[in-house]
Amino acid sequence: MATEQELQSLFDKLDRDQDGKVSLNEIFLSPGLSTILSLETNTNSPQELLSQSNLNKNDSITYEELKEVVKKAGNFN
Ligand SMILES: [Ca+2]
Repeated sequence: MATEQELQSLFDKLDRDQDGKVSLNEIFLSPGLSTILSLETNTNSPQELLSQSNLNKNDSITYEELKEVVKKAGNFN
């Protein structure tokens, strides 16, 4: 389970270059955070997360997209 604040904080830590998007590469750079991300989104891999959330068909995810996946997984508090 994650609150809005926790999710935002997780996203900001993952977004190393602070461009407002978390890329596949940024997820791979943070294995610990990646594990939390998998739990919150009920996905088995960053690739699966991207395929579930990828509204723009690119290799990165915005905060709003991430939030939708967490909500769908029933983990948004
Ligand atoms: Ca980024």
